[in-house]
Amino acid sequence: MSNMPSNPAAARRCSPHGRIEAVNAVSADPRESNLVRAARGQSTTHTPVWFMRQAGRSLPEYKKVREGIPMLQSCRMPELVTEITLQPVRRHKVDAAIFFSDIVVPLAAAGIDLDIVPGVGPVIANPVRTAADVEALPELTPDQIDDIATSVKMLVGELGGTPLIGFAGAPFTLASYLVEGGPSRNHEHTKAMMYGDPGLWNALCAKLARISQTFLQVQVEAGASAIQLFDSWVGALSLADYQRFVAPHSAAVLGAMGELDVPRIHFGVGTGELLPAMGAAGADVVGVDFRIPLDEAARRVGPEYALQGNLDPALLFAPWPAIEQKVIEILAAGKTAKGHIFNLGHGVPPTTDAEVLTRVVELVHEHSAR
Ligand code: 1CP
Repeated sequence: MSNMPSNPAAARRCSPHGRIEAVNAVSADPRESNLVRAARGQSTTHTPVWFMRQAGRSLPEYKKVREGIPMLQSCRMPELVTEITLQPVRRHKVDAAIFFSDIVVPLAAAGIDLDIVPGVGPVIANPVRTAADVEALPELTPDQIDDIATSVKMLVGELGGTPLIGFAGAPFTLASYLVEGGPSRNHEHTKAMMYGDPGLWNALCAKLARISQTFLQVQVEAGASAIQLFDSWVGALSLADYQRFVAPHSAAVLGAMGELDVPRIHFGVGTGELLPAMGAAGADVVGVDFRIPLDEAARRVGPEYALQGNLDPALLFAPWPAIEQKVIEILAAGKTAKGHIFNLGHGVPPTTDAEVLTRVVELVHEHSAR
């Protein structure tokens, strides 16, 4: 399961990417962009918008450049990563780029034997279940991800005033993949370890927190202007379990990022009951899925936090007037928060019509222009 970047043909296939004209940038400095300002609760010229999983899957130009290149390998090829990350910025005129990678890339880079299987997701060769398994997990050192720093630097050079969001998986979501061995609906083995051997669980999460921290730090030091910590599956936990078993580990990662002075977005799915705790773990922005309205989310997290969200991705398949009405409702509800970054409630579905996304960006920009 090698993931070494070595495909010159693919690198040549990437068109020379012209510098992104900062259509939506208010400043040549990404730290003064609408996205970063909204994250900090400062005034903006319009509500910034980007989409989780905007790079990839739904774009024909993505499928073309990825052809024949395995996912993990593609994430380690700076020319290709740069091209794929820029594609949705060029096409949709979103207010931020999200770094093209995957939450398991740092695990693979550290030496854990895994693959991303098309149509399945991450699959771990040897699931982590015992003390010996946790003990054997490697650490990640920055020199193992030199290519990630190279990709980020190339991107920042191309993006001008448009900010790049770096990201990593949060300890719980990474642990779930490692312990289950792959995607899981109910996280049975993960919860069995959590309850059966809290000491082992904490040792595992502490190691994963260090890996995520290194992955994020490399991206920020190379020029990313904001970070998002994806705890995609943490909605599977009760609030009490979240606070006891997960929050301290996510807080370790977010706390370290706070020292780098970039806004921190903290996101999970099905987290209505967890939102205040996810904010308190050290976020500036709390990501909200589509299950509760943003005004209710703002009430739950309080005035200290900006919000990100929260159009139901399935609505992208509805007739335009229904989408339009919902976008306008979300913009109104978002005004009750300290700041608002428009996004979907989860990732762009692979079969989405890309033109609908472009229209959503235009609508958000026009309707929120101040
Ligand atoms: O071969 C392929 O094309 C694989 C499809 C694919 C892609 C394009 C995977 C496998 N990952 C990605 C890229 C990716 N992963 C990005 C790209 C940047 C962007 O947002 O545009 C990002 C941010 C991720 C992060 C990621 N990977 C998350 C967190 C975000 C989320 O959606 O909740 C998670 C949970 C993963 C795991 C993963 N990787 C890939 C899949 C199919 C999955 C989910 C599997 C599952 O259901 O558990």
